[in-house]
Amino acid sequence: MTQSNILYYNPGSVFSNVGVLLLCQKGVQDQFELRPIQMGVDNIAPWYIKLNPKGQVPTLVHHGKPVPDTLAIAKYLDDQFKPSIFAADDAQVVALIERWRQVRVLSLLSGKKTASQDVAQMASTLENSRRQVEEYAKSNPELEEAYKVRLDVHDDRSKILIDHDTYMAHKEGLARLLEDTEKALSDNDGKLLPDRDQSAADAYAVGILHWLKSKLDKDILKSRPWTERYFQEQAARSSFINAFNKK
Ligand SMILES: N[C@@H](CCC(=O)N[C@@H](CS)C(=O)NCC(=O)O)C(=O)O
Repeated sequence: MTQSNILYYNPGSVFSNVGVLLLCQKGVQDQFELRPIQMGVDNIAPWYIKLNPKGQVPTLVHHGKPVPDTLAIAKYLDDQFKPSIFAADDAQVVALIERWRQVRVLSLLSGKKTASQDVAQMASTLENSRRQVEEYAKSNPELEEAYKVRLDVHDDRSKILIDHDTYMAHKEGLARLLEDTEKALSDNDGKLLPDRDQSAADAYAVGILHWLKSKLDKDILKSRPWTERYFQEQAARSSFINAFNKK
């Protein structure tokens, strides 16, 4: 393994899981060190903001080159390691990935579930974290633009956690996505997309379903037989087993 080949990630985060799964689907996981970072600390520190201005995980670093964002990682891996298997330039695949990426598990798990829920403590923690980002921006003027990006991400994240309407919108969005997925799998004989056996979209679907089943509701696919079967088939693949036993 080359020292500068790293996947910065957080084992509990859903998109980190997608990142690890992409490496395993590609069969290149042994060429990268999986390096966990401390969320709330490392991800807003200047060294990480330089790699990924959004301050999110995962970020891939290959031969010293940072590639933030899972979709960019899928495209990059297909470009660097042949054969290409992700079809991450196909408009249909990208559209499906964007639908899955709208699932914000943070909102579903820790958002404001009822209009009367007291979120004062959470709001105060978020406010402190925002101040920390502003201080970093002030003391690192060369990263001013990057920290502006982080502040936007921070504010979006805060809304997801403390706004009840946002929670409801995400809950309804997930229900619609699961309904549409069940129908697509039934129409396409068990595949997410017609005419395509596998693509990067599978990493998102199976990574997010795995997270939902293990952290939100183990019975979430109970009345969705096509999706349950699809999940079980994907979970039996060696890439899935490698990705989720390793961490
Ligand atoms: N669009 C990004 C989303 C990444 C993302 O949302 N990461 C979350 C964890 S699942 C994160 O780092 N959140 C921490 C934060 O913003 O403070 C991708 O696909 O890589």
